[in-house]
Amino acid sequence: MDEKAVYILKRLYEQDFVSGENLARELDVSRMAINKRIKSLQEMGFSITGCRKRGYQLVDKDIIRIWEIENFVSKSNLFEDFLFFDQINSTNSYIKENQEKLKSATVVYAERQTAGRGRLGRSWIDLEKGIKMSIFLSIDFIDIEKLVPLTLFTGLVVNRVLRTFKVNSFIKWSNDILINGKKVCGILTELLGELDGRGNVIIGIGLNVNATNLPEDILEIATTLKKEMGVSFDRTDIIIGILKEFEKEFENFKTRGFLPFRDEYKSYCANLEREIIINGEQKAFCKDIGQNGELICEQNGKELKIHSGEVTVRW
Ligand code: BT5
Repeated sequence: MDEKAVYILKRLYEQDFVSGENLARELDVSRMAINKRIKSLQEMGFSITGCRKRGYQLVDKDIIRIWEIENFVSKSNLFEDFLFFDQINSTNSYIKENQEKLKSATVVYAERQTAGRGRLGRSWIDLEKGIKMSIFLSIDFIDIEKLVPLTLFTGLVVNRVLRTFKVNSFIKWSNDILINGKKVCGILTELLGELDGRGNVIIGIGLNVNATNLPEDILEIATTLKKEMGVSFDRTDIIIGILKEFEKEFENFKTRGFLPFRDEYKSYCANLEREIIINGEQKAFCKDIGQNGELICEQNGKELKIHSGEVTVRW
């Protein structure tokens, strides 16, 4: 979204009614140009109404405050760019397709995804008023071995932030955040290979926030923050919270790996001390999380380490 559109949104967010004349004057454009921009914001899904006497009004204020995220990113020591889309196939796919053009630490956000992806070809169902974003990082240390720890690290960051909002969330190894045993967030980490000698990685985060209706196919297994807590959440504050926490801890993760985060991860890990099912068939008892984030289990009296794959917890 360009600067002028973001400016209009900000004005409408901050003031109840804003006249077209004022917007035209403030942006030094014609009244017609404002009309056009309002129309395109409406087409993007922003609920803006016009009243001849009083001006424009943003009726639904549960929007992403793009200007605040841009401001945060402009001061960040890690993130270099923030791209907002009203609709896109998938934020992870967008990064894959455009990686050569992107700055080395870019956050891509989409209000709606038409082809959101989970792991192993599964899909991520698009819920309204959620958070769907991906962090693109071009870094020198990454290899396939580090992807699970990076997923775990991101899960820990999201869990930490949710807890600052008083949400009683837990982490299910390796990539889910649960509330009352139901999935509220999934993380999809992908390695893009090397470009100019550096490893490119995408960390996609899908978090269900303010939706109240879930489609039938995930009704039993999924939830949203609003459903669990009974109140709406400020999505912008959550996004900035996640990016801030990620930035704060990332240097430590880069230099020391998963180890400094292991105790905290363990204390919120839903799998520990429970029976789990691996890849839909093998049962095992989950005992510990290893130094590199691997799941340490016991099966028929023998120790079993799981580095990747599917794990189901029994509640
Ligand atoms: C995940 O995969 O949980 C990773 C999801 C990552 C989504 C983000 S959104 C931004 C970025 N762009 C993308 O295209 N993806 C990332 P997995 O562990 O494979 O779980 C997928 C399973 O979760 C599905 O098969 C469903 O059972 C369930 N599921 C699908 N949509 C869901 C939702 N909105 N909430 C909770 N569970 C869901």
